[in-house]
Amino acid sequence: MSRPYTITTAISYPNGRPHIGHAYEVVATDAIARFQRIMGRDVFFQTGTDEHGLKMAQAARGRDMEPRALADEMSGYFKQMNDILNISYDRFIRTSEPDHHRASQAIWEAMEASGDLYLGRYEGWYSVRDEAFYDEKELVEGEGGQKLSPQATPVEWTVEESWFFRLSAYQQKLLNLYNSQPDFIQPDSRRNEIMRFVEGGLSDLSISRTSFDWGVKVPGSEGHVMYVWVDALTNYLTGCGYPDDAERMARYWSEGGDITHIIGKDIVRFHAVYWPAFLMSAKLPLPRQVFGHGFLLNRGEKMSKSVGNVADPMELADRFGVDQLRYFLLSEVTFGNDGSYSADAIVARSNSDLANSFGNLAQRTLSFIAKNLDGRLPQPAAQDADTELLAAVRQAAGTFEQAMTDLAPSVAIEAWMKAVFACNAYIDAQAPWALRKTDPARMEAVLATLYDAIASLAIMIQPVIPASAAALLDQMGVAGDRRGYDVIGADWYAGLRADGFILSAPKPLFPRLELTEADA
Ligand code: ME8
Repeated sequence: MSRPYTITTAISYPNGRPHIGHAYEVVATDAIARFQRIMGRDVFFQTGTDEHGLKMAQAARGRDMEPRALADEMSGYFKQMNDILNISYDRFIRTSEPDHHRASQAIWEAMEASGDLYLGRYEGWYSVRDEAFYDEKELVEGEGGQKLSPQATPVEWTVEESWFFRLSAYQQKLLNLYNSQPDFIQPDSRRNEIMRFVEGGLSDLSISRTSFDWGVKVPGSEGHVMYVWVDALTNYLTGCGYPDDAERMARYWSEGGDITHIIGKDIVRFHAVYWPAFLMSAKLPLPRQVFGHGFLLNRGEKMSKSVGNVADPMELADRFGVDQLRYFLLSEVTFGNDGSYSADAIVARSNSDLANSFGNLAQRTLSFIAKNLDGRLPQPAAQDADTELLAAVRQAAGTFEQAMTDLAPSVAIEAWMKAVFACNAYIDAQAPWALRKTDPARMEAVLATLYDAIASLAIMIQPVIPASAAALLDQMGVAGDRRGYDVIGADWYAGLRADGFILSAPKPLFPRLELTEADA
């Protein structure tokens, strides 16, 4: 069996509808998951919703609803967004599901068995919006001297009986982990932040609450529900079969396994400090990497409901197209950095790269073949210019593969785009339409080269724009089981010709998008 690869997004709070930041994370993760599947890996890809905690309970109260009803409604929108955006998740987990409660209680018991849990009294600052406890020294001052969390959210003084996790005992073990596995936290800027935080000393962590009951019950401790992050982080284990399915765990959550968490930069501390400490305590394997991507801003500004600049990803997909939106999100922003989106940026990017460059290349080549050769595939006869072009495409595929392996989709797309430009330069230089009368054999050789190059480009870009790439490969007669990266540069074209494949008049893949006055 091929080597397993586990990849997850954060699970979102379904206290409102999904926004473009949620779409960004899940699209990026989906592209990586699809890439690894194309590379032949046995992928498990999980996403979902994080339904417990005070934030959800308060949001429900604000709408005069039960938390479960709010979670049901909003989680439905997250799942719908995933389905619309063509997200190839293997499991959409909801933390209110019974197997997840079981997994959370099992990890709790394992941490308790290690002697890392004790009952005490929590007195300190809590931010409901971040669902996070903060030390006094971390707080910042807001307007009018109001105390705010480092994320600038309100904090409240909280006093209650609570279970604690002995996080302080894990300081050195965590530092050892970061030192022995330098890419455990990526990108490096996030790693440095976390190293400084842990070097500054760790307080024990309050991990249960008694002031509300919307959560996973603490085993054997009446009146306590788990701190939402304990159960939220455990979602990754639930999907991998913990605690009952040892075979599935061995496959997707094993020592030295390829396990990647893709999350936003605001929650790196939970994933890179608390989570490995919980896992060490419960004597479970650690993930291989935590990648903290940047934030997506609306024309450079933070999205917020009060400003009214929160974009609905489903509306954007409906208006501009699913693949156009996916392509924009992955090409526009260097993964790890913050980025900006706006309707005009989506339109500009899609028109320049997809419609004018790649779409036009495919459209003019394929329609020329359909029309002038009645769809018969042209006869190759490689000259230097032809082999050079195909070598450039192969080289781009190599760069693409490496960049996707390294979680750098924008770098991968850049390499792809460069190869698209090379094809367009080739078509202009060779001018096959002019050869039609003067040198039909050479015209065929040029078209054959382009056919190979275009199919290779479509194979390459599948993880980013899966539906459009598949539609193009279908049109071109490339079989579903011949779309792996090993096909690029292999001699599949001769086989397709020998089979007598006839190309029909191609349908354009990427319409030119237009802005409206409302976008200005
Ligand atoms: O943090 N741009 O949930 P969440 C890019 N339930 N990414 C963004 C973003 C933006 N503008 N806004 C949010 C939670 N995100 C927890 C996670 S995981 C065990 C529990 C990202 O709904 C954010 O960084 O607030 C996070 O990775 C994800 O969206 C869900 O955010």
